[in-house]
Amino acid sequence: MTLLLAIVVFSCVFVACQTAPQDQSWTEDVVSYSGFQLWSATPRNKTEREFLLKIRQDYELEVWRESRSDNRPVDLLISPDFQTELKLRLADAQIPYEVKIADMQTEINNENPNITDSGTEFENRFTTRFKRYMAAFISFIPGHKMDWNSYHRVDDIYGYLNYLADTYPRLVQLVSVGSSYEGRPLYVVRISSSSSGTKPAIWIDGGIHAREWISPAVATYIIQQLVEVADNERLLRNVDWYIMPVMNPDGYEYTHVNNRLWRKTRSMTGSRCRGADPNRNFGYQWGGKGTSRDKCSEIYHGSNAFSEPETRAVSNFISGKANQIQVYLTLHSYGQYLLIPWGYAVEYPADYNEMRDLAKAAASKFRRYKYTVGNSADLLYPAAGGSDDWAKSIGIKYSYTVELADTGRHGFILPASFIQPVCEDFFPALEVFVDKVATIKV
Ligand code: 0X9
Ligand code: ZN
Repeated sequence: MTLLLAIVVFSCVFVACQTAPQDQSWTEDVVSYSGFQLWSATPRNKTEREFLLKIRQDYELEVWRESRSDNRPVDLLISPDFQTELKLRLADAQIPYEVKIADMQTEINNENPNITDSGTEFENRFTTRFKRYMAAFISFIPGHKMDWNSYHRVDDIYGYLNYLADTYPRLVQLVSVGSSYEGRPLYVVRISSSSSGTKPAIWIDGGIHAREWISPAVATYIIQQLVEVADNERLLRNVDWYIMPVMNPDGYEYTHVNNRLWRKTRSMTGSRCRGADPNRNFGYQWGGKGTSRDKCSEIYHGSNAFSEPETRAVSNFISGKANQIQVYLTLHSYGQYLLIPWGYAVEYPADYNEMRDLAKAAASKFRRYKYTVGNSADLLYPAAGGSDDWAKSIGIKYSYTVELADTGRHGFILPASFIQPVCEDFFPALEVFVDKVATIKV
């Protein structure tokens, strides 16, 4: 009888749902990358480097990966409008290049197959409605929709964090450290095996840059391993963890719904362009090299340091725990690098060698992917206002940026089938950081 009543109630809810708009963002513009290509060009000398710089400026090309020296490739996103002309110019200058992605939209459509609908319009509409109907039922049963076979939306990720906090209350605490520009909670998961007292801690964040989907996937995997795998209990014995899987949830959602290649936050800037680069918005050497005051730039530093609610909330939270947090890891993609401050210029902290030794020990744990360790500005490019530099500047000794896989074959559009291999490869390296901080008294 109760079951019958439940079915009747849910059927009514289901019918009512069909008349209300389900997702307002559907009505916003969706950006297509049909015909866009990813080219990788390798300059061999100064003349070729300067030539590439010139065409980047002439065509306002978006750079996915910088080349810092001869024989290192630069990855460029090329709109279909310029491809014929650019082919001729590169051939004239005899610069070797390779087309890494022949059609960006196809690559995007194939990236996340479990989530992208692939049936006819009728089938898709039917399955979407069916899924919604089922979801209404399932939401009453404790559980979650998270896995590491596909990239998930913020709702799934937050659903999982809430599930963990409810299921393992002695281990997991979910802290909302603020709200994003569009009002989403900014969640940090605290994982600690002791209810009283504090141990030295490791901070990990993901999703600063919206389009780097592998980063929240790895951050949630780490949470899952620490909380749900009994064998990893030793990683909690002497260390507390603060993990924020999605630092820029507005941008992340925007990449799922409107523009897969969005990087920044989604704040209004008082111009036609939205958002600031959160990794140029932290308050150390803010506004320096590798940043832009142009609001439409991908590396717009924001109107002032910590102008973005996301960076402000994170910095307030971390500042309050600066004595406890000994390691700061921020997960980005791509390139397979462990980057050491400073990033604002080719400058080295006094304890650089200690930082490098620890990073090298961590890198030696990777089995599948090879990571390069070195100074951030030197290996990539100078870029001020990064979260890693800021964390280092407030006294967090071991502060690193991790550029996860790959090295450029797929770039930001890393197929979902790579999630598990990348996560499994990365996780064992955390042991090195645990061993380092476990002995520190706070
Ligand atoms: O440019 C960035 O913000 C990072 N690379 S990414 O491709 N993920 O955008 C590198 C940041 C390195 N750290 C600093 N420059 N502080
Ligand atoms: Zn990034």
